[in-house]
Amino acid sequence: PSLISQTDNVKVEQIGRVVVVTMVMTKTLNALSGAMKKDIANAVLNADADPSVGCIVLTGSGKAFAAGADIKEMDKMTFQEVTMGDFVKTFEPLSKVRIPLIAAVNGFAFGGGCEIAVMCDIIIASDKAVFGQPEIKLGVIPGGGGTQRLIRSIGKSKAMALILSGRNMSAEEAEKAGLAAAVVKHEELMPYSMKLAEEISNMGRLALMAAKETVGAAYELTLKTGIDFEKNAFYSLFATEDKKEGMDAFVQKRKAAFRHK
Ligand code: CO8
Repeated sequence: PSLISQTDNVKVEQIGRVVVVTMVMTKTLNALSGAMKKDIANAVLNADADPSVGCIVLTGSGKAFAAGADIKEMDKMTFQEVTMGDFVKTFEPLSKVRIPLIAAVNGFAFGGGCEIAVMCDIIIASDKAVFGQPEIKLGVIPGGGGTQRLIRSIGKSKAMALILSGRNMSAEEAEKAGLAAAVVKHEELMPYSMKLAEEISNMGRLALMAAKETVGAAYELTLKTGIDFEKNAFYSLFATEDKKEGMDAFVQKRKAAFRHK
């Protein structure tokens, strides 16, 4: 792996066409402080803008993926400050990334930590992962999309049970509910996630972006508009060099070598 950058909060490495963003502030369980959010945003936006990158893996360290927004910071904040400063805006870059994002959830994913995992395209959970939206216990509600994205992922009843009680969900439950694509033994989390990321990153970048955008559009659109959106995206990929390479390779019985154009 080649080290791209490192701060107190986040380590960024590149392996082949995969960028791994590791939250490393173990002593606060990767609480999402202002500095942590800025470092995550910079890491993912830089990777997204780099044509040598085809997939991003976001993970944590120690016991936590991320234990939520920094409660010690929020404790002092007033209505005016969160509203005027648009507190949750700093999390938005994650939902704007155009290449695939995998959350490799190694431990606690609570509150904003669960929400950033849900903003990713695929969640792979360690058998030690625990998910939850405990905001109700702090006298508030989820603010990073928890009340909206979670119901689309696990349905209203399960989302309500988490959000109204603040109780946790194990990795096994998360996989059963469709929140996680897979649950693997803790020591297999990174090898499994990296293998998936590597496979994804070697596909044509334009096709990956189109696939991600089109699947994402299903959240917003009616079936008919979504089908039209898909059709147009499908047709537009016929203008790419990678479409020619992918189909030529099949016909010539060889492995495609995408040039990401
Ligand atoms: N904020 C600040 N510090 C934290 C946080 C946090 N969210 N979580 C843990 N820490 C700190 C602890 O204070 C402690 O530090 P110190 O010893 O200096 O006090 C250190 O991390 C270790 O934590 P614990 O000793 O508590 O560790 P345990 O293993 O005993 O417990 C838990 C682990 C169960 C995860 C526990 O720490 C906990 O309950 N944490 C809070 C979880 C929580 O409520 N999260 C939701 C926060 S609200 C939120 O995320 C709102 C999101 C709004 C928008 C987000 C947009 C994406």
